[in-house]
Amino acid sequence: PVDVVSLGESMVTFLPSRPGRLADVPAFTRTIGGAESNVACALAAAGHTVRWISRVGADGFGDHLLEAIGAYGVDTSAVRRDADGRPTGIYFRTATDRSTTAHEVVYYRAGSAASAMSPRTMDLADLWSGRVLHLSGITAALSDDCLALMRELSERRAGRPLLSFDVNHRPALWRDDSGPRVLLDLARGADLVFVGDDEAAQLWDLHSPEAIREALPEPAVLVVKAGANGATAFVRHPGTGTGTGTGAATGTGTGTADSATDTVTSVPALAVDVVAPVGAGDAFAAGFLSATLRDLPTEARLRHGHLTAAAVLTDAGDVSAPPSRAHADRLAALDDAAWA
Ligand code: KDG
Repeated sequence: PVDVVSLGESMVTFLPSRPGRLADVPAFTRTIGGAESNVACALAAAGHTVRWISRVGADGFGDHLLEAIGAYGVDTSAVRRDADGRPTGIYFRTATDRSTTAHEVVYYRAGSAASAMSPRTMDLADLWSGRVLHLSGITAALSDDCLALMRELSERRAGRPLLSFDVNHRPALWRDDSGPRVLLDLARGADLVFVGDDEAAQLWDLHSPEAIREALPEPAVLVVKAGANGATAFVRHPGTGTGTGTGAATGTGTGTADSATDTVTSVPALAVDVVAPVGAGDAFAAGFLSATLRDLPTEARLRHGHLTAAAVLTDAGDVSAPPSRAHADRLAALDDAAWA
């Protein structure tokens, strides 16, 4: 099997040539976005075998996505082209005068080729073909068909790949108020879950990592991200609780404390000058997954998450090549003082 299969919609992304409202920006630069392909690109750049699965239009933007994502070394051979005229999704970003961190995101993706992903239009054997299957909550919001596919993939069944799920709440995409319940259900079906503390507050009114863990005891590994303040991983002790095993290593080092069934490890984020935050969560997931695939301890998994995120935070695009594996290993191995 490949190391990771990731499923989700990607879009051609347009970055503004200058700050301003969408109505006032005269030109945009083309790049690529899509949470799950961002994860795939960063993992491939870190030396893993990765297959990205999706649907794109039979149009030039679809050609561009396949080419650009393929250029990162991601296998795109299982991506389907829509034969019924559904287009590839696109989206535009804007920036404010003072900072590109405050921005607007405008999607043109309703009725896109990817919104027709469903248990019927996708090959489940392809989706099960990795050691890890990475999904995100964005897909659940795209259409009823996409939600049906997500539910199918999140069912606990013997022999499935390790299921990694990034909650990725995108309020603009939900057509009704089902988001909080659907996303909690999907997270409960996964083995490894990433969630931002801001997302958990907005979705579920949960205000601490411990409260989030209490509401989400099923995944063997739960990572709560607190942006610039760092991230906390709850790793269930082998042999306790429900769900499939994940081969999770026990965390050691600073910030580690035992609770009844979990080892809890916190690692501060790197202090960087943020150019644009979009894609940082995907990069974090990629770094954490890469270190998980390499069986590194929990603290190193979190550090690799932060390092990969830092590479995207300091770049205007949604995805950027992470430091090489050897380089990231050297940075992750710096002593606690460098990470505090
Ligand atoms: O996480 C970054 C993504 O949000 C971005 O690349 C675009 O996939 C995207 C989305 O749906 O917002």
